[in-house]
Amino acid sequence: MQGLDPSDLFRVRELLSDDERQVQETVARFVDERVLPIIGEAFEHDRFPRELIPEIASLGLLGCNIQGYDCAGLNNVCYGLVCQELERGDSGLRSFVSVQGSLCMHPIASMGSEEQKRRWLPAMARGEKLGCFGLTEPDGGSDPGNMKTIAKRDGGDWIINGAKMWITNGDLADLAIVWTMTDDGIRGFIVEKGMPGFTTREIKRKFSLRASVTSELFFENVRVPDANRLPRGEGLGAPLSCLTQARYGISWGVVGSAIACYREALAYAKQRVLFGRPLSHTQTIQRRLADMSRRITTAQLLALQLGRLKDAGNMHHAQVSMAKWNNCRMALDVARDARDLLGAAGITVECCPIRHMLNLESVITYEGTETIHELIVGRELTGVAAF
Ligand code: TGC
Ligand code: FAD
Repeated sequence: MQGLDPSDLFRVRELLSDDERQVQETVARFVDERVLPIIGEAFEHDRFPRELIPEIASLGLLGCNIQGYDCAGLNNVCYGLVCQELERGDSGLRSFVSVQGSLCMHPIASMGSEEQKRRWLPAMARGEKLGCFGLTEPDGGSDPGNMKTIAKRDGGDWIINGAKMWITNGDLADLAIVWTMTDDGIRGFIVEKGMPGFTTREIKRKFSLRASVTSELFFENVRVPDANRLPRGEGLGAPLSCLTQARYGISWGVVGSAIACYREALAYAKQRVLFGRPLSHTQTIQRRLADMSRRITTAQLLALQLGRLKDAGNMHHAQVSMAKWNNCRMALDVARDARDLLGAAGITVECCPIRHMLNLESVITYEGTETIHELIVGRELTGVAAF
């Protein structure tokens, strides 16, 4: 009988269609050839590798699961595989694609006017226009319903005042999807770069997601025409529905980070000789590698089932919460264990686990912290909100 592939013990790839495998292989090649050679340097120097955007766009990865408007129209399993392969490179790159596609193009596609869709979606799919998503505020991201940023009606316009914090792509973006409180509840607006009173400031000195731009957004009497309001984006459910899309992608993406760490740990354990034998010949090292493989395999299967449910139109947001929680925790634990297994070498940028581990500290926090996702699942089980 044929041996098993240590990177795919349960032959999850065989559960994919030919098209899905092809998408995965294409993105994997891009990551191997174009991302891995530069990503350590980018992370070290706190630099988002902007030069990769044209290629990411030409591969059709921006808004790839949106139908029409020059988007690739792939299924959701393909979108998950795209996230997995990109995050095998770096969480920063997957973040860029998540924000552009799930958090900016998705609300325009699902809540925008026809004019907004035609104006923004094709240009965003081509990577010519970049977006960011402003929900979190300085006073507390877990409870966005309590937002302080306000939009007041003024004739045919709106006047926005407030601030958003920790915004991925903020300083790169040509447009920001901004969630505000109005007299009629929460509403979303497309705020454009250059609108008077709208400014951004990059947040530096991060130890995590260094190959990603994170910013603050400030709104001081920003006048926005009503044509820039998302006509169907009403209530807290509107931004939360965008989070569901991005959290879905993260559930797949972090499997890629874990695979990268596990592969490096496995290779190292086979070649590192200590006490007269390779590390991989010792019981505890084998148990740790087996445990990484077990965790990755179960996370892969969870992500795939989530994708099949989403493609069938049957996915519930509490399922997404469980997958985001489980898979981020899995990836962070695998990255930390792989870092340890590499010994001192594991603390350098030459080895990927510490970079993934530091990135995953953000990934387990953003898009809902681990606790918030536990509580979302708890609410679903008990019927009681305990936030
Ligand atoms: P709650 O009463 O639960 O919900 C209000 C309304 O929304 C509906 N809803 C959802 N709809 C779609 N998708 C979801 N995931 C939804 N969750 C809830 C809900 O049915 C309700 O509808 P209706 O019609 O009854 O009004 O609201 P709550 O105030 O109790 O809050 C619940 C809680 C804590 C779960 C929510 O606030 C939450 O998820 N907090 C975490 C915030 C968060 O995740 N922020 C992320 C910011 S974006 C980001 O981090 C980007 S990083 C990207 C990157 O770089 O990759
Ligand atoms: P808080 O909400 O202040 O939480 C602090 C702690 O309290 C956490 O441990 C939390 O789990 C815990 N906690 C909260 N409520 C409860 C409760 N009821 N019971 C028990 N414990 C609780 N946001 C955007 O809008 N757009 C972006 O593009 C974006 N990008 C980001 C990029 C990075 C690199 C990072 C780090 C964050 C980003 N965020 C973004 C913000 C992110 O979504 C928030 O950081 C996150 O939602 C948590 O909010 P907070 O940081 O204010 O923590």
